[in-house]
Amino acid sequence: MVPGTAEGDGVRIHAGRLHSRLQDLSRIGSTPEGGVTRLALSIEDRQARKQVVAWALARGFECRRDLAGNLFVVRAGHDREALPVMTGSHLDTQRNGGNLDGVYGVVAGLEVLESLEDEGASTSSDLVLAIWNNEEGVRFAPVTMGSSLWAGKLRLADLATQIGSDGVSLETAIAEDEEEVSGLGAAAFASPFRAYLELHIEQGPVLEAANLPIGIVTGIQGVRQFLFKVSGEAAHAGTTPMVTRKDAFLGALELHSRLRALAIVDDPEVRFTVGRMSMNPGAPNTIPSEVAFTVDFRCPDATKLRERGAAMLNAADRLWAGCSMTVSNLIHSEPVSFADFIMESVRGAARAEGLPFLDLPSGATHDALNAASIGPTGMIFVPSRGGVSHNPKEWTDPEQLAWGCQVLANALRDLDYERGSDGNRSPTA
Ligand code: HGY
Ligand code: MN
Ligand code: MN
Repeated sequence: MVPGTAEGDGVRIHAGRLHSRLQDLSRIGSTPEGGVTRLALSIEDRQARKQVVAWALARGFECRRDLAGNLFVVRAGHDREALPVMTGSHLDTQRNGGNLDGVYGVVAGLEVLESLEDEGASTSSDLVLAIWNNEEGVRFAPVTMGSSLWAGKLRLADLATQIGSDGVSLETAIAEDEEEVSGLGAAAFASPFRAYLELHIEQGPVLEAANLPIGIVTGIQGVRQFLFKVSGEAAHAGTTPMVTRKDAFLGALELHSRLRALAIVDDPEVRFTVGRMSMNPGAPNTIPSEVAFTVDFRCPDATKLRERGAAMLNAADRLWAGCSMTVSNLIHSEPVSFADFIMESVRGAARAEGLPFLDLPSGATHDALNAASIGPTGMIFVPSRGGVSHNPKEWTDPEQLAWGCQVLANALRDLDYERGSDGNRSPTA
């Protein structure tokens, strides 16, 4: 059977509609390098959100928003009391990021809802597509902010006054979005669900190297993000002797090499990244008084994540090149494993299309990490060319994108069935 063309009883997705919508959205915030910049709740992100809501409303789906700016598209099942089956991802992107990270899962999720509608197929549960706010954590910190707030891992009261990278507060940005993407119903945080299944590009090299089109994601490694601030003393670059300086940049360099050593030790599987740095007052002829930098620390081992993160936080207890240091813990998400019955459902969905697959963990973090703290969760990956992501070169073959969407459709319908405690299906009434 040619993958992706099975004429089974399952609902068939429309690859043409999937691709044309991905192209429509890639034009919102497009960059000269062929990437896209749609920072959370920016004009571009709001435009993309508005477009997806318009597509959803045009099909008669209900659209809701929660206080964190997460959007929910609902296709009603015949048993409105049953726990919903959810899918979802994000529309916000990195600066000059790729055209598929997040948006693929949103457009594919909508494609599944529309294909069900096209065929008049009924489901027992409501089918809900979540569009998580600020997954990337670029304009506002931290990463996966919207789904962390929804899952109760973070509190909106603690973040609302945060000033974003463009000087606008989070609460202002959310209010602007409520004005522009208006008329939506309200949605509660942490509403329980039967299953949450997210489709995403792998953003790594594994599936391409194995020459396999579908990844059954087994879980997501843990992630911690910190903001370190080193404070020295501004002084004249020409008159101040080297030995009397309190040079915040020098302090930051010493601190950075110490933090790397604490985090990595000898682990090839640990990830340690400084992605953002600021320096004040930022004049070539003034010794910097303050240097701030982020640390993104990831590890599949919860104990190492906890212990090494704590050691990094303790680095605040000494001076660094004569400078003091403060640190804030932006997020601490422990590693998660996905639900066996959802992984099995995805395997069955891929087999129904004649598509081979591979089990693999996720190196990147996703909103599914937060959904997993509320209920049974899973993810599907499709290959990333060269394993490249967070880069305009991000690419997945259109045929593979369509196959991933069809597997999502098959699996979501399968997950719509009631299941016993053993995870096996019982026919829906
Ligand atoms: O940071 C991540 O792993 C995700 O791509 N935002
Ligand atoms: Mn993503
Ligand atoms: Mn990303």
